[in-house]
Amino acid sequence: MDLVLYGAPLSPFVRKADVVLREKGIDFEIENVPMPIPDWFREINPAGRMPALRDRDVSAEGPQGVIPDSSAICAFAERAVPEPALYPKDAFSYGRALWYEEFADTDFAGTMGMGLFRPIAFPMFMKQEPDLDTARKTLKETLPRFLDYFEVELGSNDYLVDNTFSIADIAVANQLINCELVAGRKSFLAWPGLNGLVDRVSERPSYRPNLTICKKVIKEPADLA
Ligand SMILES: N[C@@H](CCC(=O)N[C@@H](CS)C(=O)NCC(=O)O)C(=O)O
Repeated sequence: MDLVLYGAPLSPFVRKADVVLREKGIDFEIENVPMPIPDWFREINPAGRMPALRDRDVSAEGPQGVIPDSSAICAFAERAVPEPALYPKDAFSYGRALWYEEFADTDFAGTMGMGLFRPIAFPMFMKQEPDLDTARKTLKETLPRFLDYFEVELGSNDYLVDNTFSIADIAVANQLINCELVAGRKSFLAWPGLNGLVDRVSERPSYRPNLTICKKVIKEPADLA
């Protein structure tokens, strides 16, 4: 395999693929994808969303040799290098892990991304004022139902499925990490289980390269008080 991961580090989906590849000990290069999504990226990924992974041994150009979508990339990595396993072996637990991943990547990510991350981070990149009203409204009105759900699911465990680190924890924590980057840890301090989950997950060596870059790009969270 001669792999290149296309994407930008602040994307929770790019982080998901990045972390899973590192957990597996798979070597890869990173090629940055700017926003707005450029034409060259749309040509290799018709969904037009990062990340995508190319295996140059399959094809060095064009859409052949490319796996778009973080979930597809992570499933590929699990099949390519089964250990350490990031998906439960038990069938029901496997289904639960996929559900958490899916829910985190769709509904939770939509609320977090559109309602909190983008209103703060995107204006910041353009040296404009962040949309703090939208961010505050999200924190108060739309985000808590997701945080409540994952907090209850986690209970007193360290990890979401079978109390074992899995793709579910990566997907959920990655959304919370973006929340922390733009709004600070105090934005979800009222959910102690999720705080612990983010601590445990983000302390893993596989997270270090991505988080180091993210913290350089977003030096401090917005003051939403
Ligand atoms: N289901 C996709 C979602 C990927 C996604 O939404 N990526 C965002 C960045 S966080 C993106 O590329 N958006 C492009 C755009 O908004 O134009 C995955 O898991 O890879």
